[in-house]
Amino acid sequence: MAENITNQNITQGAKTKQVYTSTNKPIWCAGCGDYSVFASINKALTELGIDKSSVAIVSGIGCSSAMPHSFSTYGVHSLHGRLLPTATGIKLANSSLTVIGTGGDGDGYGIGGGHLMHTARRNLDMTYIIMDNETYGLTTGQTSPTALLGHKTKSTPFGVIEMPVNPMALAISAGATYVARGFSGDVAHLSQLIKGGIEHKGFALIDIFSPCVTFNHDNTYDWFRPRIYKLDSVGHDPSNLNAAMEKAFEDVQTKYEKIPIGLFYKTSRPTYEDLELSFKNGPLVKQEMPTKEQIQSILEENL
Ligand SMILES: Cc1ncc(C[n+]2csc(CCOP(=O)(O)OP(=O)(O)O)c2C)c(N)n1
Ligand code: SF4
Repeated sequence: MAENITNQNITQGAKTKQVYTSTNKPIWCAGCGDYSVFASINKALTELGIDKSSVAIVSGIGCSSAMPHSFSTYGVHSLHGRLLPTATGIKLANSSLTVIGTGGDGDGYGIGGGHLMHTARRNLDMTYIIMDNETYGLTTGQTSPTALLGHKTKSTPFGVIEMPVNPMALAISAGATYVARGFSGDVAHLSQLIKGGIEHKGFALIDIFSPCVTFNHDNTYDWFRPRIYKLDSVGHDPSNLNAAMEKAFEDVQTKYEKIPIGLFYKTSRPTYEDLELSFKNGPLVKQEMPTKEQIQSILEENL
C-alpha cells in the first residue's frame, strides 16, 4: 500500500467520528465511474459507523482495483483475479473483520471467474463490489467478459461475438445470498445497496455500472440513463428466486432497452463461518496456537 494512508478520526466533544478515506489521490481519469463507487463505499461505512480498524478492503488488479489506496482502513491490493482468495484468507484468519472486495469485471468475471462461484456457494460473510465498465480499463480498452455483443474494442475490431456474462444470474445460481446492481450515476441509491450488502450476513455481490469514460464510448452515462430503472419502483420482491432470475435476464431479453438496478435477490442461510467447526471458539486469530505436540499428534492420526 502507498505511504500516505493515515487520516485522523475527528473528535467532537465525547464523540469520535471515523474517517475512512485516506489522503492518497485516486488515479482515475476525470469522470470515471469509480469515483462515485468510492464515495458510495465511504458513505455506507460512515452511516454504519464501523470501527475502521475492523474493516479490510481487498482488490485485484485494474483501475477499479486501486480502491483500497483511497481508504484508511486495512487494505490489500492483491493479484489480478485473486481478490476473492485473498479476501477469503483474511476472513478465515479473522472472521470478526468486515471484509469488502473491490475490483473490475475483467478481474472478477474473467480471470477470477472461477473463484466467484465457489466463494458464493460457501456464503462467506463478505461484500464483493464489482465496478463493471464492460471493458479492461487499465490495459487501455480490450474486451471484457461483460462487453455487449457487437462492441468494438482493440481486441475485437469487428465487434464482440461472445455472449456477455450475466452477473446477476451467475451470482444467484452460484448461491450468493445478496445480489444487487447499482449505477455510478446515482450515489444515493448505490450507497444504500452497499450498506445493505455490508449489513447482510453472507456473501453479497454488488455489480455496478461504472462507466469508463476513456475507453468505452458505447456504454456511457448517457447510454445507461434512459435504459435503467429501479426494481423498487415496480414492486420487485427480492425474496422471490424466480422473480429475481426473471429480472436478471430482462436486459438481454429487451435488447438492453430496459435495464433493472437495485436488489435482485436476498435470502438467508448459515454462513461458512457459522458452520465451520474451527470457529466455534471465536476467530482463529483470537485462539491459542496448537502446540508442536498437538500438531504432531494430528499429523500422526491423519497420515
Ligand atoms: C495475471 C495477469 N494477467 C493480465 C494482467 C493484465 N491486466 C491488468 S488489469 C487487466 C484487466 C483490467 O480490467 P478490469 O478488471 O475490468 O478493471 P478496470 O481496469 O476496467 O477497472 C489486465 C488484463 C495482469 N496484471 N496479470
Ligand atoms: S481508463 Fe477507464 S476505468 Fe480506468 S480510470 Fe480511466 S475512465 Fe476509469
